[in-house]
Amino acid sequence: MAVWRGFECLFIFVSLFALCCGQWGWRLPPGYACVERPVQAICRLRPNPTLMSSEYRDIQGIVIFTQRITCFGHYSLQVKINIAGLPANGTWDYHGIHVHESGDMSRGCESMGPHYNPYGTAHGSPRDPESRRHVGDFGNVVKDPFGNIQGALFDNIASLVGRTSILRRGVVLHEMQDDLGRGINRESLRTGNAGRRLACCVIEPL
Ligand SMILES: [Cu+2]
Ligand SMILES: [Zn+2]
Repeated sequence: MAVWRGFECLFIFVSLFALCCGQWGWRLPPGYACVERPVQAICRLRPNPTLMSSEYRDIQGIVIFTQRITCFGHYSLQVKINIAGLPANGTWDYHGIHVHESGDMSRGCESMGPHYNPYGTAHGSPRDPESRRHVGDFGNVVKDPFGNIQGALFDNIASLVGRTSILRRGVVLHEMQDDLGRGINRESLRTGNAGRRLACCVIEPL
């Protein structure tokens, strides 16, 4: 008899659960709608006007950010990168790419400040935990022999929503490979020794 009571309780529990979730579609009641929605932003890369070398004057590109938001939190940020116009020098090269603190382009890419770092941590790799990287650390992208960069990455730390949102901040593409904080000098823990700022843009909501 006791066994049957257990089954009865389970049956009632499952029925109520199905009824509630069926009615609300896994959402909160009307007025507290928890609808999953995508948030998108775009950044249109332009060459750094303060850079003297002419070999980087033709850089053009688009970075598209997409993130799914629910009332329980948000999913990882998808970053699609499509850049052209780098030197077609026949080699594959790594270039550091980061979100920098400021969306200010009044002095080209130089006025965008340091890497976006709201937690005051050291520079690192996008695969490092939050305590050992900047929020803006996206690591490196790869340029093909024809001067194009095409790629997509997912980031669990940077976000388009919340207190440390990257919206209206700057994306900077660098001349050198980012050493991801593993270099031998102090600069490695600040900038990854990624060198000059070749191109940049402001992250605008779509
Ligand atoms: Cu940078
Ligand atoms: Zn950094």
